[in-house]
Amino acid sequence: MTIDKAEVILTSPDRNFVTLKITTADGLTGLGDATLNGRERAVVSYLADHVVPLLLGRDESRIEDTWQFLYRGAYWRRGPVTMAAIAAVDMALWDIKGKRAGMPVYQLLGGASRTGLLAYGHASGKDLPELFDSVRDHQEQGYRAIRIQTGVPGLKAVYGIASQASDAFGGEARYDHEPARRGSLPMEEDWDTRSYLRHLPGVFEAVRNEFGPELPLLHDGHHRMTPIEAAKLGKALEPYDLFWLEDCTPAENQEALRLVRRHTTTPLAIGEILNTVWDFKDLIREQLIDYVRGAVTHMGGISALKKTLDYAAMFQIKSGMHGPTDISPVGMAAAMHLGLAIHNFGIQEYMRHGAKTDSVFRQSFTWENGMLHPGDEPGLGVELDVDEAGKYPYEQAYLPYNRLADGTVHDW
Ligand code: EZ4
Ligand code: CO
Repeated sequence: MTIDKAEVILTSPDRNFVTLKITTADGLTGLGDATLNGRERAVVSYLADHVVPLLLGRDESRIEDTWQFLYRGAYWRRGPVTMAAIAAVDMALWDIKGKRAGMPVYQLLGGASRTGLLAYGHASGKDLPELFDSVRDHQEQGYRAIRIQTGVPGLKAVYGIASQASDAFGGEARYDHEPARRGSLPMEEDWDTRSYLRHLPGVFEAVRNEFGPELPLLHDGHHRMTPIEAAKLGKALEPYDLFWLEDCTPAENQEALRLVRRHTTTPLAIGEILNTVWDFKDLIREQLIDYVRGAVTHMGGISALKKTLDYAAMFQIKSGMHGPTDISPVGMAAAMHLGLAIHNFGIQEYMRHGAKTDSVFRQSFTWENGMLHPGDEPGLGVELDVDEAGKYPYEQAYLPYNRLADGTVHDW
C-alpha cells in the first residue's frame, strides 16, 4: 500500500513530545517518536517541511529502502535532528508492518529472546536520608535495579536531583518534571568536580551498607569528567560493584575512554547523545564500553539501532537503551520490542510517564516484578488520542545547564 498521509503532532502533556503519524491508503496507521528534548520544533520542521512531502505516495512496506533514501538522499548526514526525524519514519513503518502482519514488532525482529526486560529507575536525594527513601520508594514501585544520584556538599543544584515536588506525579519529587525546569529560559545549576569525586564513593558505600550487595546500582556522570578524573572515579567505585558508570566523559573524545579503561574495571555505558553506528564504531571495536546507551528515537529508528547492537554483540557489548521521560511512549515501545528480540539485551532505563502523557498515548506494555514487556498488540502497541493531544499545546522548555564557581560554563 502507499502512504497517503503523514502528520506531525506536537503535544505537551506533562512535557513536550513530537510524534509522526503515517496513514496508508487503506487506513492503517503507524506512529513514530521524534522528540528531541529542548529542540523539539527543529525536528517538527525537518519532518513537516522536508520529509513528509517525500513520504506521500511511497510504498509503506519498504522500510530499509525508505531509511537509506532519507539518510543518503539528504546528502547532509547524521546529527540529532536528522536522525530523530528518520527514526520516527522508521518506527512508524515498523508499526504499520506489524499491524499489516497481525504481529507485535518483536515477532518481526526474530521473536522474543527472553520473557521480560530488566529495567532501572532513578533514585535521587539531596542527602543520604532522602536518597535512601527514594531507593525504598523505587523498590516499592517494583524496581530491581536503581540509578543513584545525590547532591554534593557545597553545591546548590545538581543534575538528576529533584528539588521540589511534581504535580504530574502526585507530589513525588521528579527532576524531569519540575515546573522550575520548564521555564522560557534554561535553569542554571552549579558544579565542582573535585567535591563530587570526594563525595560520591562514600554515598555508594552507604547505599551498599543499607541495601546490601545484591541490588544492581547505576550512576550517571553526565559527561562532566576529564579522562583522568573518570579513571579515578571508576577505580574508587570498584568496591561497590556498579552495574555501570554512565557518560563518565564527554562522548566527542572517544579516545579518552582508552585511558579510563586502563585504570578501572567499573563497567562503562555511553551514547545517549550519539546518533549513528558510526558514532559507536570505535567505542565498540576497541571494546571501550560495556553498554550502548543509544535510544531508538535518536539513533535513526529500530532498523539502525538493531544494526548497531548486532555489531556490539560481536564484542559482548550489551544494550542499555536511553529511556528517560523525554523518550515518548512510542519511543519506549520501540525500545521494548527491540530489547525483547535481540540476544545482547542488557538493561532498559524506565522512568514512568505522567498521567496526562498516558491519557494521550494509549499503551499496551506491562510492568511487573521489575520487568517490562511490550505486549502482544499488532505493531508497536501504542495509539495516540489526537483530541486528547490537542488539549496540551507545546510549551517552550529547556534543559538546565552548568557553571563552575568562577562562572565558567561546564559540560552538562
Ligand atoms: O539528561 O533525558 O540518563 N539519562 C539522562 C537524562 C538526559 C535527558 C536529556 O534529554 O542523562 O536525564
Ligand atoms: Co544519562
